[in-house]
Amino acid sequence: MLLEKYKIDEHNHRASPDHKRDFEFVAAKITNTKDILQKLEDFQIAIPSWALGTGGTRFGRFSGGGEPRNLEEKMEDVGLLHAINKSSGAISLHIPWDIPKNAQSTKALAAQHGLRFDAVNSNTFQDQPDQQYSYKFGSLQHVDRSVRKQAVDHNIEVIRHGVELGSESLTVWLSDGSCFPGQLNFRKAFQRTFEGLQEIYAALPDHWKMFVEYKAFEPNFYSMTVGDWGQSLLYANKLGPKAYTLVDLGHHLANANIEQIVALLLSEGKLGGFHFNDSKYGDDDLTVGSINPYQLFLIFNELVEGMDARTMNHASDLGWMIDASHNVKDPLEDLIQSVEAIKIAYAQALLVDTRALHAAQESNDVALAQEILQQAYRTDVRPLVAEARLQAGGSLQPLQLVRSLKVRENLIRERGQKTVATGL
Ligand code: PSV
Ligand code: MN
Repeated sequence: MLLEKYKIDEHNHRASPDHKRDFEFVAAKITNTKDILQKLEDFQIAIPSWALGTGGTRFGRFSGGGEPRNLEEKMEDVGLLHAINKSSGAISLHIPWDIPKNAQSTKALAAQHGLRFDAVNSNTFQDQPDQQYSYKFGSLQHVDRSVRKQAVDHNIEVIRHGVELGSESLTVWLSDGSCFPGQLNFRKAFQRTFEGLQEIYAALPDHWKMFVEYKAFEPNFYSMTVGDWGQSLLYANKLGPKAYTLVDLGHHLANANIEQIVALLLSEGKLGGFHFNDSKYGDDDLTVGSINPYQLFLIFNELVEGMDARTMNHASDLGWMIDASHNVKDPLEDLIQSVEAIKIAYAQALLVDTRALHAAQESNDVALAQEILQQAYRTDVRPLVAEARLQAGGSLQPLQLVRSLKVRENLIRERGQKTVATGL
């Protein structure tokens, strides 16, 4: 479904008086509004190609209808999202779920929608129908050299697809590990995995980055061969300057201090990118900011402080992506909410009085330090985020717009009720 710009303008026109009043109220208290709006406008969050369909659990999947049936329709959906929020100008492909049949035409279609290709993702956690060896007992860690070689070759093929599309990074997430004590020799598993990663690393183009994503558990429940940021950092450090750690918010044990992990990875120059989602218990893949928005703010506070300390570009020096699943919500609406939550946390972090916070920290003024953080967190920055969207040509009220235009109904009419997007 293509969205004519005048429909966004009409909707904005109706919402404008209320927005103007709210924006002026918050802007009156901020000195660097222009700078903040520019940063918000520049900050783009990639959408993974597997997030446009309905998600499921191992107990079932309840399709909402009108799901994209192929890569072109997935790009159309991300394009629609980007036209509305002007913040989703990139798509991240999972291979082999979304192999472009013709790279040139896929690139041309992306350009039409104003999209670029973010990291490409390999998949050695599932067996594909035409695959020679099984990943049942792991991929890069596998005891059998042929399985390891198949996994390495797959990753190199993913890089090749990425090169054709203009991607500049590869995300490797391995489900390797073990379900029972004694199943695996940890040392050998680590060494084999490292050797496989080395071969993949050697195939990276010069300007590419490799993200090593870690996960505490699932699908393996006793050990994961890249189970935490320590293991990921170990691999990344041993591999070399193009390798980085990728933080997926849902991949930690309960109550982990993710903001501290982020701060340390950043100061080591080894934080590569982010997968955003939210969770209550494990890797729940819920809408960003739906469960713990304060944690998200604290993470962004460390990101902004740490990136500024290294004079990094907030928008382009790290990879930003949503990695969530939509079991009971319309995927497009859910993504709109996730992007909005990310922008809100980012805007709040930009409001932190860093100088005052540093001074409070250096003088052990604990109460003041908390006050400074919460002053920013409790500011209603939604009008700033909306204004940045408006200035970029997007919608003041993305969710309301999608509903008033009956986007899902239109997609069901175009694509049908019973369509299934590739993914998990
Ligand atoms: C694994 O749980 C993960 O977070 C990895 O990023 C995968 O590539 C993605 O989910 C999709 O399954
Ligand atoms: Mn992830």
